[in-house]
Amino acid sequence: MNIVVIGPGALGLLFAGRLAAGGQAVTLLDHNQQRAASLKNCIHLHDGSGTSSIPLSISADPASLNAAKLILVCVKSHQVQNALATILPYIQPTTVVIGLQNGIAHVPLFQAQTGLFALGVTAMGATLLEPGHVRHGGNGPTFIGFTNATHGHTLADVAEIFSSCQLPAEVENDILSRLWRKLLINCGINGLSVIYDCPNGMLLTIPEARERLILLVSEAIAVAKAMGIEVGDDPLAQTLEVCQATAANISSMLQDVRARRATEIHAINGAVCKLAITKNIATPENDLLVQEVLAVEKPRIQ
Ligand code: KPL
Repeated sequence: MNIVVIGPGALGLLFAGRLAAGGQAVTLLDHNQQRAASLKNCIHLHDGSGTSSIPLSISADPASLNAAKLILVCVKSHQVQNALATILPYIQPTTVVIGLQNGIAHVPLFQAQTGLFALGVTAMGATLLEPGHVRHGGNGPTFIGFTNATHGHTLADVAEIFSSCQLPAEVENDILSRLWRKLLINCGINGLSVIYDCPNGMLLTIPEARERLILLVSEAIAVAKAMGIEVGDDPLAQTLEVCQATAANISSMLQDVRARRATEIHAINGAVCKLAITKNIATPENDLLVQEVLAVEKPRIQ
């Protein structure tokens, strides 16, 4: 299948690399012409078994979108609007576009589109080491689902392609529920890991951090419930479990801060606070965390 992956960050590299290594015709689209040229049509996947260098097309020319049957939007949440503006002139009515972002701020942007726009949630672990180099951490499932009615189109073939390329994937009918379940976990862990400047697991051992984590997730659960989102049996227990299971991880938000990149705090806790206002729900712990993370992030951004 002709696939264009937009964004050479950790997730973009991992998906582009795995799909290309699995025999798909992949183009990695980077808005930065200089960086695209410097990558010399090759990306490098590092994992427990070593490094594989994978040849594929890397371009800064949006005309490569012309032939795409599938477009994976792997940019950060705050870059989605620009990415969609780039895509729209090129896509055909049968082109499937899937957004793979953390948080929920991008959801309305996808829902506003007519056509085959879908969202994904992935548990694949990926860390950007340097341009073109990604370290693959844990393997986890990717769920994909359309955001609007699709008149009989299905994502089953996309899930099959992903799975055949070592990207285990399933079609999810309630993708919003999946997004929120991940959001609740990120709400509890990511911002706090920045404030305490620590790996995920340490948040459980610092009494104040653990207490704050519980408050953050509880507030976000109240908002999810008010929005009619299905959040599963015990999302708070799940967050604590993930925190333990990823104890040695440096969260993606702390990685962003350390690399002097903008964080996704607006897409995660910030988005919960915004929705809370529409439902008259107080979210003081999330409000505070947004301000704290911005105070750390702002002076460091390049
Ligand atoms: O998804 C994550 C992230 O860092 O963004 C968690 C689950 C917190 C793992 O680090």
